[in-house]
Amino acid sequence: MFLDCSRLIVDNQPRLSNGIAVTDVDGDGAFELVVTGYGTNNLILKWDDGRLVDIASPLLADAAGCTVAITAADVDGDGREELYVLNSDCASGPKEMGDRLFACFGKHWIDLLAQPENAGMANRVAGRSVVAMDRHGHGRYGFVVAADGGPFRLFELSRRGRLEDAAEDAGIDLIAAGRGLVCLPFLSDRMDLFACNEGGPNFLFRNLGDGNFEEIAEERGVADSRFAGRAVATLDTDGGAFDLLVGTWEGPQRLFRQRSGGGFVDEATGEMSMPGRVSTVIAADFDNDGYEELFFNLHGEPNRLFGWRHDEWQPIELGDALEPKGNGTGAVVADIDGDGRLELLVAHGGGAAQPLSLYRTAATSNGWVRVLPLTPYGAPARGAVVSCTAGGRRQRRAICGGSGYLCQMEPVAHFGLGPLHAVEQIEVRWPDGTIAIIDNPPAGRVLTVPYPPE
Ligand SMILES: [Ca+2]
Ligand SMILES: [Ca+2]
Ligand SMILES: [Ca+2]
Ligand SMILES: [Ca+2]
Repeated sequence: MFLDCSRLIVDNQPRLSNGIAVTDVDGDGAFELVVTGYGTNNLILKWDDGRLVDIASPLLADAAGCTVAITAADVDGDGREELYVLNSDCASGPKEMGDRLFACFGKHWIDLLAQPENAGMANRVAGRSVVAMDRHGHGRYGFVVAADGGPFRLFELSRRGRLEDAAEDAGIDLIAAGRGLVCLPFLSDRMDLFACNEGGPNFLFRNLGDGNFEEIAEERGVADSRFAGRAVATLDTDGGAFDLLVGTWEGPQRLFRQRSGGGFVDEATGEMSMPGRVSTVIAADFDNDGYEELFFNLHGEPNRLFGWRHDEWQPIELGDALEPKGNGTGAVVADIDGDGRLELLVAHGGGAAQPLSLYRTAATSNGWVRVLPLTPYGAPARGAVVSCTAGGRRQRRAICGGSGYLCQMEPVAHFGLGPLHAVEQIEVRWPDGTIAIIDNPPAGRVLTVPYPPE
């Protein structure tokens, strides 16, 4: 499936990296790839004249940081995404190094957590993933931090412009060895939260509609207490509700399909469920055939790929992305070069420095359409759900607020159309329930969908 094109990354040295986020850092409308550095600089890779070039300023590069995850979302409603930078200088419990929350004013970035009014908000507990959550559906996001050895946190901006931790108020301040997170409306009409736990049961937080949550993992069948949950992605396998792809560290891999009653049942095939050191999972339509592939990024073992072929999940040859000795830590998809096919960027780390790797897929004649919904403030509407009907068949995607493990994909719904080159309808549903419908949109391009006017 994949062809190595890592040569397109300028000065691609061996490094310790963890998560990757995809967001527009420099405000030019195109997305950059933000790569964490552990004991080394963070990178902001910009697609420029056919190459990926690092444009990180010293502040954002934060060369002294021990960065595990970076996540973007518009916290203050100015249409620009802020960056939450999770540092962890230890594996669990109290840590020395605080986190950063970078916000851009004009061309000038500052760390909101370093401002005097936010002095009490420093995060001093180790953690892994961060995910964007708009729990009220009003277009302003908070950041959920999956702590390890302390309660989960939810950083939001108060009306007075100060950061506050709303985790207790929301009812998500549970203690775990937190790992991968996803946040999207998949149980209710608002953004719900699933959290992998490496040291006990996973959490499934259902949004009660008022920004408060109830934890229902056990009753819905996704607690999976015996295994070390690490990575999670969502996909809609059957045109019903969203399902959960969960990767574990040395345990069985899970494809939890959500049934009509709301319970989940594991439908991973024998080969798919094979134990392994899974770092990241991604569901994406790499070959634009209209069906998402499932990519498992493993640490120190060959990666795995499954595709929906002839009405069943089958292993697919990875090609160059097999990486039998890759110490995979994080991976993201984005259409970096704007040709309508997704690229895959893989980060490595966890004790052994390795360069980043970048993959493309071979050209096909398959059709595609890409949808970028915006919040009322004009930022990417992470957590919105996009449906695409083509040839009478409906596909659905959620705009990523954070997924895999430590990572955040591009905030675009990418649909392959197979042999079709026309779309009957696109539907966008925002996290407040607002719906926009676009009939017969053009295929083969990116459709930006603003929040509907009142
Ligand atoms: Ca940009
Ligand atoms: Ca903002
Ligand atoms: Ca596919
Ligand atoms: Ca591409």
